[in-house]
Amino acid sequence: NSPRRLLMNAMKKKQFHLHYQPIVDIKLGRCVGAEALLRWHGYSGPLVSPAVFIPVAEREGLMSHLTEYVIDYVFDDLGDYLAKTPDIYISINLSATDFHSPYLIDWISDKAHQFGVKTGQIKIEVTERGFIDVAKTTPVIQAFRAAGFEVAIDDFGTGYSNLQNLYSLNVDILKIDKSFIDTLIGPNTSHLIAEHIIEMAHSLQLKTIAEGVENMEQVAWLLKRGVQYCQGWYFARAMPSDEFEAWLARKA
Ligand code: G
Ligand code: G
Ligand code: NA
Ligand code: MN
Repeated sequence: NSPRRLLMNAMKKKQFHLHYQPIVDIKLGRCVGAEALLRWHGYSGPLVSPAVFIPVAEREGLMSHLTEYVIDYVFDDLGDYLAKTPDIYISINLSATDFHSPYLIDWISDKAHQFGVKTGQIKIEVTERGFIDVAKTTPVIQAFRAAGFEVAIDDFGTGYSNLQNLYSLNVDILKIDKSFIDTLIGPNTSHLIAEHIIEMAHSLQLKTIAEGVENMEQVAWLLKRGVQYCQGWYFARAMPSDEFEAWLARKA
């Protein structure tokens, strides 16, 4: 079975599911939204992690199919809920190749309109892992923003991140990669990179989300440096939409 056939079959059989990991405003102590993360159910081979099968889907030319699948799935799951809960947003990951197809904006806008969801309730994440073609990606990012979707740069600090690229891409949100949060507290503590990233974000007036937050010492450190949003197991793991709605109901 080739990787391509495996992925096509999994889409046809609806074996891909989305789980939602809460994003919390640590200043106000409330959940503001969640990131949609792909999960492959009923399969236990080498391609099980999206970190592995997303690059394969890109290589095999299947990424646009998979992204449409993700968008449809998110709205089927949470479209009605979002329409009646305007202070919650969902963040959707796009891969670098998705940013070469500007029609995706209409696809997502139409979906939002159909469900009565404000465009501000959908955020777009573009990963910084690996290389971002700034010249190609910037116009699509700006088109998303013009349509009312906020755009986040994901995994910031792991790729070719520098102030120049960050300035040119002109996003709304910077997500600080988990690897820099891991080293904030503990024996091999190192704050330097995290501090530098936060400084860059603030100088460009970007909102910041810390990823992979696992304990309250990290929360305290981040709060002190003006990082307002956190995502990580300290708050909640990614969960199916019904569990996410129940989790929100318990918090409210
Ligand atoms: O949660 P997890 O460790 O499985 O996620 C691994 C990586 O896969 C994440 O960094 C995320 O950016 C990527 N990913 C998860 N879901 C999606 C998705 O729906 N689309 C794309 N393009 N990437 C995703
Ligand atoms: O989109 P991104 O590549 O950032 O995906 C985040 C990945 O990190 C996902 O695979 C998710 O399951 C994982 N993750 C999220 N929060 C935590 C956490 O607090 N601790 C650990 N170890 N992993 C996390
Ligand atoms: Na992400
Ligand atoms: Mn990330």
